[in-house]
Amino acid sequence: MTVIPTMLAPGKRKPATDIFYHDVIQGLTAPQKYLDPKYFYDATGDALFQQIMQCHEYYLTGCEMEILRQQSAQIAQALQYYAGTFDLVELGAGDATKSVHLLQQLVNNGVDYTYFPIDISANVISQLEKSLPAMIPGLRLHGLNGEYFHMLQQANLHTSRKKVLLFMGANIGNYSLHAARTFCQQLRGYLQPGDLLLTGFDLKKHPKIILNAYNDAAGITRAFNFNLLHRINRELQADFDTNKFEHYPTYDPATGACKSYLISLEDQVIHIGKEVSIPFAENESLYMEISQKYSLEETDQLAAQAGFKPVARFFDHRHWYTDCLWKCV
Ligand code: AVJ
Repeated sequence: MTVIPTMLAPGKRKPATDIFYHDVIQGLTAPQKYLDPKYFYDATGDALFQQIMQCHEYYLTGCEMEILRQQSAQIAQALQYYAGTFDLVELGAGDATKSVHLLQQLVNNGVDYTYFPIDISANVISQLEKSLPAMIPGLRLHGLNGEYFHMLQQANLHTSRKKVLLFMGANIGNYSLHAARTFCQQLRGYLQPGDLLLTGFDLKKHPKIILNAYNDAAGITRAFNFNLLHRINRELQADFDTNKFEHYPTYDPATGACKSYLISLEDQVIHIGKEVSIPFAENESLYMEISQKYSLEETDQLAAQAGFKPVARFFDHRHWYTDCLWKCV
């Protein structure tokens, strides 16, 4: 039996690397091996995800872009109607290419608000602090770099106003239905009655359209998945050989679960540092990511289960995607 050290001696690694190491070992020693998709996003992963968003198979970005471009006036109107005076907090702001339309609209409407973008990437936040005020004169911005819940607490310290929380990009899809409920309940815990949440959901549609979005012909999504193995090799001194794995995306129309796996092509042993050996059997799967798809009823159920009331929905012209506005009850 292999003894797995949970952490190396103090001082040997940075805390972030310790947590990464711990999470990777935990996932790779579970009966169903898995990795946490939040680790996709190192510098290379960020760049690959940018490329995914450009792929014509990956329709999600275009859908939400259409909604924000064409309906920011209606969205702003709804926010002002339901919240009155508020500050705007965005979870996982990224480069904010979608939210700029809404930010601009609110400035145009003369709404007096501060925008608090939250992102796990320090790079993203410093970029936004440089670029956004130049793009949108008059915008008040306060970037928060860190984990969602920790930074929401920070935002609460900075404003006593009502809050409008943006959680776009179908990021909620990275949680299973059950985990999404827990996550929304936790979010609700950081909000007050009357606060608003605008969340993006990718909707159920023809299964082939969905599967293709995670199986692009150019192989960018495959590279995005393999990049996490490269990252583990580099940061945790492991020896994954991506030639010995195959990217296997799946979509189950009955549950709306779109799951990606990497399949081991042979019996092999992966080493992580000097201490850890992880055996893979031929055909064994490594579960990488869920991108959950929703029906409208399921989005309403999720709202109700977490203490929100759905008040408005915005769609792209094909109704492939929706941004839902929920009010805290
Ligand atoms: C960023 C979680 C919304 O699940 O569609 C895209 C991530 N993974 N292609 C998604 C992703 C593979 C994406 N989210």
